Amino acid sequence: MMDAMAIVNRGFVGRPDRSGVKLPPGQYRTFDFPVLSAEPTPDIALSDWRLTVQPTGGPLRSYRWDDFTALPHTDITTDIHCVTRWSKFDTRWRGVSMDVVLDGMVDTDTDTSAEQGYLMAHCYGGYTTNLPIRDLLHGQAWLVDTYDGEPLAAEHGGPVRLLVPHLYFWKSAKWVRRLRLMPGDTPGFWESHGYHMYGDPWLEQRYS
Ligand SMILES: Nc1nc2c(c(=O)[nH]1)N[C@H]1C(S)=C(S)[C@@H](COP(=O)(O)O)O[C@H]1N2
Ligand SMILES: [Mo]
Repeated sequence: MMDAMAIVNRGFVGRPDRSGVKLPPGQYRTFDFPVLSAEPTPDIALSDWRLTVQPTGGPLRSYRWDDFTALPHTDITTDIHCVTRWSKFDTRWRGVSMDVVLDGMVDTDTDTSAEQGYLMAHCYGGYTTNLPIRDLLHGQAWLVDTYDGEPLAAEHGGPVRLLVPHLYFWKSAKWVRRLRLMPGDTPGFWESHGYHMYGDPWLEQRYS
């Protein structure tokens, strides 16, 4: 009876009924915090750290560590889902909303479904990943510097990483150095090695 209802609801809304479901298809829950890095952990002194935001036109925005810590921070509690099939529930972070980071650079007033371009995250160490701008706005993505009340550990992307929890965790770039806005979608590191361009864990968009 319950199953039949779920099927009816899925058909009606045209997408999976996720109410009360925390584990996306094909995932298992872990209580560890695995480290997945394609490159060695870079050693970044806070005095040398820079974050540059590069619009398609207009001036660059560049932050030193003190500039970044002075931006408004928010607390985030969220589930994360790695394409290698582990999910971790209720992870606690603190960071700057991408709404703040991109303020004045993109049109935040348009409908969220409107095409607003893409962003390539470039990392210390060379890793890259591509994201649609619309997925970074409206409280869906952050640049985080704190995990579980402590400064973000280097192995997990400290000083600063992206957190885009509604997409597979490879989109949450560690050691972010430069955010480059792009008119079109271009594959980043894993995307050019066969990972999906978008990566919705609920649709199992693992590979393309
Ligand atoms: N710079 C960089 N960011 C990265 C990666 C990487 O190799 N380099 N791996 C990605 C992948 S595949 C995952 S699952 C997560 C892992 O984050 P964690 O090591 O904190 O668990 O970081 C993502 N961000
Ligand atoms: Mo991953």
